[in-house]
This record gives sequence, C-alpha cells and structure tokens, in this order.
Amino acid sequence: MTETLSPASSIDVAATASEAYRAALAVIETVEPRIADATRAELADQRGSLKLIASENYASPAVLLTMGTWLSDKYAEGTVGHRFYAGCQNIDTVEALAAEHARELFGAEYAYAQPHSGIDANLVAFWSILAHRVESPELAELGAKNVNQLTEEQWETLRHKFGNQRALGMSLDAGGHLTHGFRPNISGKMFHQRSYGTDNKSQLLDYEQVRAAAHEFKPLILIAGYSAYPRRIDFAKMREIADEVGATLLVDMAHFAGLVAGKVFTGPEDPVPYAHVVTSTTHKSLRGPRGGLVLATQEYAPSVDRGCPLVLGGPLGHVMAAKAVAFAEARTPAFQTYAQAIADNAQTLAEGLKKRGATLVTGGTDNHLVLIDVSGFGLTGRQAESALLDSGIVTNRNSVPNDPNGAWYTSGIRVGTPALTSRGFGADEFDAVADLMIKVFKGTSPVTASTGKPGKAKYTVVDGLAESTKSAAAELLDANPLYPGLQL
Ligand code: DSN
Repeated sequence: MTETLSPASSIDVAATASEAYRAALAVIETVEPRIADATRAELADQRGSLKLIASENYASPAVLLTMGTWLSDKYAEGTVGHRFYAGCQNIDTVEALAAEHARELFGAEYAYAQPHSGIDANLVAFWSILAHRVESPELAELGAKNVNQLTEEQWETLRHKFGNQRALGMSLDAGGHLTHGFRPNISGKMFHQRSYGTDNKSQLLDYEQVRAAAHEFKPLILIAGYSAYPRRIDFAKMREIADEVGATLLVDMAHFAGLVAGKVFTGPEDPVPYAHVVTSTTHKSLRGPRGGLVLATQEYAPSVDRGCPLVLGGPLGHVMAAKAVAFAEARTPAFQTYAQAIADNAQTLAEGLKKRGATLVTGGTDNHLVLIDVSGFGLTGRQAESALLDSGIVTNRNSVPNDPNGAWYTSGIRVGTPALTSRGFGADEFDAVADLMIKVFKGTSPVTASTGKPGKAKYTVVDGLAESTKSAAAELLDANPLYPGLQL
C-alpha cells in the first residue's frame, strides 16, 4: 500500500491483506459466487478509472478489513455503558474508542459515532437540537421528567411545537446539501425552511445575505456546510449571525472533514470551536468507512447521546470499529500531509482547467472540489458526465447557481481530489487530468433533438477520443496504483 494508505508496520500489509481478501472471497464463493465476482469487478473498476467524484475516496485495507467481522452481529441499542441488551462490553470498547479518537482528532467536547450515514447524522442533530431547545424547556415548565409523563393533550401541543420550527440552510443550487432543507427531503418537510444562496456575480457566500435572512426569518437552526461549494466558510461569522438571532449553529462538514482533521482548515475555517453541533460522514475526505458522526458541545451532548432511541436503532459495531481505526489513521502526521495535498491538488486541477478554457463556479477553489460550468462547451452536465465516463473519467453532474438545466440535466460537473490524492497523484498528474477533461469537453457535441434544438442528454464524441483518453488515463493510473501489492 502507498505510504499515505498505511502507517509503518512490522508486517507486509499488502501481502497479508492479499491473503485475507483471497480467503474471504473463497468463502463467499461457496455461497454466492456472483457476489465474489462483483467484489472483484469493483476493485478492477476502481483501479482502472480516474475517480474524481468529490465525495468518494479509498479507505485503507485496515479500515476495510475491520468492517468484515462478527462485531456486525451484536445488538447494542443505547449508549456506552447504558445498553438495552446484555453482553455489550466489546461494543462499548469499540464505541468508546471511536468517540475518544474523534474527540481528540477534532478537539471536540463530545463525539457520537453511531450514525449510519450522513443523513442519519443530520437527523440526530436536528432532533437533538429540538429535544434541547423545544422539548426540555416544555418538560421543565410542565414539571415532567420525560415525554411519557405528559397527558395526551400536552403531548399533542409539544408535537405541534416540534413541527413548527424554522431552519435556514444553503440552497441546493448554491452548493448546499439536500438534508439542509430541500423540500423533497425530510429536512424540508419537518421544518419551516428557507435558504440562502450565493452572490449572483461572484458566486461566493454572501454573509450579509445570510445575516439578513437570519434576522428576518429567525431560525431555530442555522445550517452551514455544503456538498458542491468550492470555497471555505468563515464559521466565526456564521456563529456571530446565529448568536444575533438566538439560533443553534449546525455545521455539516461531511465533505471537508478530512481537511479539518488534517489541520488544513484552521482558525475560523475549523467549524468545531464555533458550532454548537457538527455533523459529518466518515468516508469522504476523511477516508474512513461509510458512516456518520456527530460532534457537540457539552451543552448539546446529553441530547445527542440519545440519538438512539431518538432517531437510530441498533448501532453497527463493525462500522464503529472501522471508524475508530480511520480516526486513529487521521491522527497521524501522514494524514496531515495527505490533507494538504488534497487542497494543493484541487488548486492545480482548477488552474489546469481554467488555463485551458473552462469556466469555474466562483472562479476557482480553496477546498477539495471544483465545480465546472460546462455550458461554455455547449454541453449539459449530463452530456459531459457521460462523455467523461466513456473515457474512463468518473465524475458527477451537478447544478450550478441558478442553473437553467435544473437538477437532473444540470450545467455543471463536480470534481474532487481526495480519491486520486490517496493514490499518490500530485501536481503533474492533476494537470494531466485537467488536460484530458478539456479534450473530452471540446471533443463532445450535443445531438440535436427532434425539436431542432440541442438535446440535453444525447451527445457524440469525436472518433477515437474515448480510447485515446482511456489509454492516457491508464498510464497515470498504472504509475500510481490503487492498493499496490494487493493481489486477489
Ligand atoms: N452523496 C454525497 C455527495 O456526493 O456529495 C452527499 O450526500
């Protein structure tokens, strides 16, 4: 494995992991060989393509192997030391370690490692905030210890109060996430919701616009964070705004948690000292297993700690164990080097695209992602995404601010550097990736629809371009192999 993927060790990690995976696949084969085949095929696909999806990464063999154990088989509803099932002592050890590593890694007062995903983490956060800000004062006023002591009438009143709270988050087309109040998502249905966008000209977050919206709307929760905004956020300013209107500041750092962990985002760019509650996934730039995480101040800790039964069922012991391993990896100096490389590589990629004629949302990046407006090449995001995929470059289409093509066809392509940086790609490689992408954009044309207008999905690519791009990509990939030495 590459230096960044595995700490110094007395064993040959690649050889030992090879043996482990060969044995695992042989056992799986005895029951459902097609699953073993799909698992092998996925490794081949991941090894053989330029993975530029900003939210994806490659976890280390230690993290991946941790997930394949009997820790999966234990029920452990509750929290460390306070479970609703007997025999949870080992899950207690696992969860306590995951939380300890997370607290140390992020300098947080409290960490909760149970959420199964990012949306679960946000749901835990929403309902913990409602419990702390709405339920607790109501119970105190009524002299009740918990909701089970309320009369039917009192409970109905409280339920209506839960349903009448306000949340303010970044709009989806400005780069916000669907869990930040998008109507088709539960977050848009459970709150009266309003969103803030970005400045029409600079496409940058406009703190005065956020402030004005917060003062007018008076949200209970101010949500900060993004999944497609290529810039850093000043969380000190967001906290100031939250305080002015009495809102709880919730930061969703799922995309950039690796840059926080790796100390690339410090001072006001680090959300942990400023937010009341911070949520994250663990598998994006943080390079852990697929899962969620909540960090909180002591004030919010007791509510977050009740994530189960508030929102969650049985925790995934095997995944919490893998989170502990990933957080331990992220506490090493090698991870800080990796995180800085993610940001440096994003700059190189952005400059490489710009100097070859691409238009970038906000004009560039200072985090791990770049959002390209491909309308300048006469393409929709959907056409560009498909043409890139034909050429072995895996990206995702994404709306740009005020996108005329909506959220399905879009006008943008979102790319990120965490995954290829894990393979060892540096400045030369990312400049070469920019060159390949631009050649694909320039060599792709929309197919005219029956209306005589360019269609939004169909496209043609000049002869031989997909093949030549794939072979140039293969050279870059072969020079920076994924899991070198791992042989199935
Ligand atoms: N799917 C993730 C992303 O790509 O940003 C967020 O949910």
